Amino acid sequence: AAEAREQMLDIYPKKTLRKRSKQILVNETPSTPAEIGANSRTVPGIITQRGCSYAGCKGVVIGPIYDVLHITHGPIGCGWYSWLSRRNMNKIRKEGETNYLQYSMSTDMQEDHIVFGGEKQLEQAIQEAYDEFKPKAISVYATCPVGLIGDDIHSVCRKMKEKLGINVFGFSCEGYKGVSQSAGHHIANNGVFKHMIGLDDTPVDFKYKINILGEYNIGGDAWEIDRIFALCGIKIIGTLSGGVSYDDITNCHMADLNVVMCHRSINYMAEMMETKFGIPWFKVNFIGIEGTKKSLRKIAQYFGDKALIDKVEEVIAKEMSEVRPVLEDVTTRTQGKTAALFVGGSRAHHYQDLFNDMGMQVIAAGYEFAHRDDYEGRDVLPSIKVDADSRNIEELKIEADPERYNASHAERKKSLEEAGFTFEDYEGMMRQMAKDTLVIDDISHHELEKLIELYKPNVIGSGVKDKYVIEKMGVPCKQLHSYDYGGPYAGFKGAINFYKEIDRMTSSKVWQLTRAPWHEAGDAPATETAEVP
Ligand code: CFM
Ligand code: HCA
Repeated sequence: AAEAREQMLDIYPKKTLRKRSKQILVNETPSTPAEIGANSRTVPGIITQRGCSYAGCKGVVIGPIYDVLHITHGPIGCGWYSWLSRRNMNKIRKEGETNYLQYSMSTDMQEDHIVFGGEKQLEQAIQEAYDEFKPKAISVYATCPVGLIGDDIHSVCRKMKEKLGINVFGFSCEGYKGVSQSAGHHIANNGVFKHMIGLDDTPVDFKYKINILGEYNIGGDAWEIDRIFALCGIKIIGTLSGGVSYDDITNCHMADLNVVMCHRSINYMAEMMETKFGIPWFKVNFIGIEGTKKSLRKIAQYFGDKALIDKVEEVIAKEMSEVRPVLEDVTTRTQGKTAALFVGGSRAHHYQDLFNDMGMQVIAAGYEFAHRDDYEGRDVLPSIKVDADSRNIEELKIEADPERYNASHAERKKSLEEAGFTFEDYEGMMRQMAKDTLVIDDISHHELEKLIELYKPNVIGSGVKDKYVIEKMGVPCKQLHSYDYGGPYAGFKGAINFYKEIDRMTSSKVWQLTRAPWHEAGDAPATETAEVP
């Protein structure tokens, strides 16, 4: 691995080398992870897979709320790019609801607006959207030019909120804010907290009620998680923000517990809800059967009722009776195969569980835009240096709500902690990875090509920007963002889907037939020449 690292870094000029050296590590001491360079600017000229702040805010965190009418203030490309390309699934769940996500609404900013300002256009767009659809809420997203020309979207939103009598709010998530979509997550969390959370205090009459934070229903994952919780008798008030409605979000502070799937995109919300309402949180993972079982058991333990604990065991046993034969079958072919994962800010970690279930080895992994805590665990949080790019993003000052802070949740948390239960607990990716595997932050195409050349993994999990680079090199690529039209992959049924798919991809002979035109006819096929350095 050390040799592979050297070869990846080999071509870089001095300054780039210094920076990339910190972002490419050999995981020498998994239990005490080394410090990795993360959440810093990509060196210009390097091909990155990262997205922008607008993508993180509108595309990722808030865009999936199906009955808020989302308006992109900007050139049409931004709205087009974020129009369901992420495969966040939606359907109406209650009578009278509307799903606006089939539409992509934009102010279609033109040169005129850049020169003379776009606020009037935005006001008009909000009015037009309201007249046409009469939504409960309208949300406005700033793109790069909005910040550059100085349109004040917030004053337009306030004015229209007053005028229309519905909730209208804006997000200053200009693409260039921060170094990746991660900044957009933070901006989104702040806005959802300020403008939606806590608006509806209607009590939820259910014994066990929770929210799932950081689950976006890609390929229907949230629906599989819903199915499992329904079997267990646990009510999910809000899934932030997959397949979720405005009303669910305004009422979700009535939950007894927040469980966090994607730590990177929503840890801010978990912390703010705990501070204001006293709702404790811990990390879960419903990707992979081990994670799913462990997460369900932990939630049952939190409530502590024997009836619930037994019910969860019964559900696990029943579901596992379907998973087990599939897993046993695929493992006969997948055992010992290798994978590399380069995805976003949580999946490069979560999906390792699924590969491990199948007896596969993850030889290298990395996030696009996660922070050090997602790699090394939350215990490094106090030592993370906040740089100028991060300081640009507002930190809300939250206090306990004088009336609505639920002290009994806090007491339960305290007594559980005394018994060894952990909250606010993300251990990060590196602890779970084997010794001497590679950990690569914000991988470049050059590094990826080197990795393939040297390791020839049996499959790579990645995104659309590098999928075809990988496949042209004779390695199958599973998109772990969009799932390539597949999914769900969460929970028990999702695991079965994933095992079958990876088995099919890694057992197919077609990859051994790929040969670039410049190879000699007699050359060994690419996949057969692999040697792990
Ligand atoms: Fe969280 Fe996500 Fe991800 Fe993410 Fe994303 Fe995504 Fe992702 Mo693409 S919120 S960090 S910003 S799990 S859109 S659903 S797949 S990069 S690993
Ligand atoms: C985004 C969305 C994305 C992109 C996926 C990809 C997604 O970052 O704006 O690069 O393949 O999941 O759709 O992460």
